Amino acid sequence: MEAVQVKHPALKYYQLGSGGDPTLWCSGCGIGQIWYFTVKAMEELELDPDKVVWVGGSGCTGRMCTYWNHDLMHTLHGRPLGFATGIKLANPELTVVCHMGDGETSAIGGNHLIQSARRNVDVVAICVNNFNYGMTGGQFSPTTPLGGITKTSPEGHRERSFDLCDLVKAAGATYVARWTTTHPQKSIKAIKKAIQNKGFSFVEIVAQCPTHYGRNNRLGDGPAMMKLQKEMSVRVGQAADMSREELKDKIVIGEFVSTQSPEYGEILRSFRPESKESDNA
Ligand SMILES: Cc1ncc(C[n+]2csc(CCOP(=O)(O)OP(=O)(O)O)c2C)c(N)n1
Ligand code: SF4
Ligand SMILES: [Mg+2]
Repeated sequence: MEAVQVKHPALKYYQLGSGGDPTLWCSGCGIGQIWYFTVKAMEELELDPDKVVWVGGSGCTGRMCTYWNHDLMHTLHGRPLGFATGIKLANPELTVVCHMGDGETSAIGGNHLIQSARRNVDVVAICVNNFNYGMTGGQFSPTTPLGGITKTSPEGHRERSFDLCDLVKAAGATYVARWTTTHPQKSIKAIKKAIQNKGFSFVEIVAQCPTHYGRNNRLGDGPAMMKLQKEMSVRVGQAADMSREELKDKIVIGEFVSTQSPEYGEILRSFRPESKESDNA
């Protein structure tokens, strides 16, 4: 029987990136899924790929932009939001999407996150939360759960973890949602809404890192970790009726914020309307 050749629908957006063919990600890793969710969201919105810029920093997640075959900036660890802000201010017509790991988002890049949310700058921040520093060998990050085993917490993590959706909500983000790689349609819809939102949008997607977090905590391979993610997920509406104790090992999923507020670039331009014409001269 003749083999049937099936081309992955995302291949038309793919280029050989830095560090591996087809990608540097381990087998079963969730990052590739989120790469696909992002192109799917753009496709469903019928965006012109030439008007979409992907920005990334360091880490396994930071490499996502390097496989995007249109405009991209592969920047420094923790700094994607600073570059994204500059890109958006220079050309407001562009859609600017940052993919950042949990460590990048909340440790080294934590203040960029807070200030970007406070300014309500019109960029999309997608945080891939795999609960550890994947690329550097599985050290704990600010989102590692209490008790989680990592390379730097071999007896169980002794810090409380950050709820990044709560953080950006408090800081002023105008679109905030959390899903997991086990919720592809919801994740795609959230990314679409984030792109459409005129302001700072934050989508956290919980993802499996079988190589480090999974192995260290004996959670099994990629599919086993996804199954667990699904079992641990609780919708935000349900969570409202649950106690702190009941929510201890749960992942609260859903949309937390969808609102409107003046956007940073618009505010800036409103203060210097006379410069608009000379800027374009
Ligand atoms: C300024 C700077 N400090 C430290 C590093 C080393 N480093 C590279 S990736 C990384 C952590 C990545 O973790 P995360 O952001 O969660 O991404 P993941 O690999 O889990 O996707 C660190 C500490 C670096 N590249 N640059
Ligand atoms: S180390 Fe973890 S996060 Fe990095 S590619 Fe492998 S599975 Fe994915
Ligand atoms: Mg990580």
